[in-house]
Amino acid sequence: MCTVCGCGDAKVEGHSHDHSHEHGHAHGQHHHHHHGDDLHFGHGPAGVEVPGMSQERLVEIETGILAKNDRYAAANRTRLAGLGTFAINLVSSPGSGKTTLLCMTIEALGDAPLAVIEGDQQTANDADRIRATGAQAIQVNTGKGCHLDGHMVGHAMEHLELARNGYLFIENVGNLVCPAGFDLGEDCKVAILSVTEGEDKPLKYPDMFTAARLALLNKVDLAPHCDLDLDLYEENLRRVNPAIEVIRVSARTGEGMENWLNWLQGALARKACRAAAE
Ligand SMILES: Nc1nc2c(ncn2[C@@H]2O[C@H](COP(=O)(O)OP(=O)(O)OP(=O)(O)O)[C@@H](O)[C@H]2O)c(=O)[nH]1
Ligand SMILES: [Mg+2]
Repeated sequence: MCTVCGCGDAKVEGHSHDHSHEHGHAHGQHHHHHHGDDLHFGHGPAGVEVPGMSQERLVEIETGILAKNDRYAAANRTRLAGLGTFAINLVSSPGSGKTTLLCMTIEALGDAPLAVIEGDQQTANDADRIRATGAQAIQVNTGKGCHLDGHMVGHAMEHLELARNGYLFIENVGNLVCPAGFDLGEDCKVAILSVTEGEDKPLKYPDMFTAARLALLNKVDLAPHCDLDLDLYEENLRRVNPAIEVIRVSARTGEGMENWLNWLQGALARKACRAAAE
């Protein structure tokens, strides 16, 4: 049920709840409700509809895929814990500035040990950009795939030298939807949004921002040129995830980089502390 947009109880808002003209589903297992005449296909137990497939079958398929992924992710997490490496899964829509920010972060981290896994459907452009900084990187091309998964990341890790108290940055495929559902074994997801995308993105794609521990609000240098309210952006982020941390940055001017680096170093230190205590 969507609690975010406030339409959870259609009756309270006085909307009619007449299913008779809703898209002609014959099975009676669908639970659309309306914003006026608008349609919503995500209210069944699967959260999605596929013509010709029951909600039960869809749930079964998704559960199977995710269970398999979770086993790979758990193995990655165990390996990363053994190595003492802190892994960050960078998620965002295409072009929000993940690679640019990552290059700047790598320069700023100096000689801290780190490695990068780059996920894109095609090209090795992003891994090349990372390697140009001197850091080790491996490109994973997903082809038709729209997100990295635990299995791909496990393979990619074998090609990298991961160090104790080092970082593993995983740049996911630019996509605000699918990467939210797939655990890679990371310590946390960091979502990157840029000011040009608009303040409503957290509300439209809530899963990603629910899954992220930190949101980097990037391209703040462009804010004066965009008709946009940065405070409202943050408010919308907290509406879908009250615990989310937010840092405003610019990978162009370097604004906010110090806060982001402090966050990274703090998170790494806390992980090292926990590992030492175990
Ligand atoms: N003005 C401005 N431009 C930026 C900033 N960060 C990134 N860009 C620009 O935004 C464009 C996309 O940046 P990328 O770093 O390639 O974005 P990405 O998220 O890695 O893109 P994909 O990997 O293709 O999803 C480039 O032209 C960058 O120069 C920023 O903070 N300010
Ligand atoms: Mg990129």
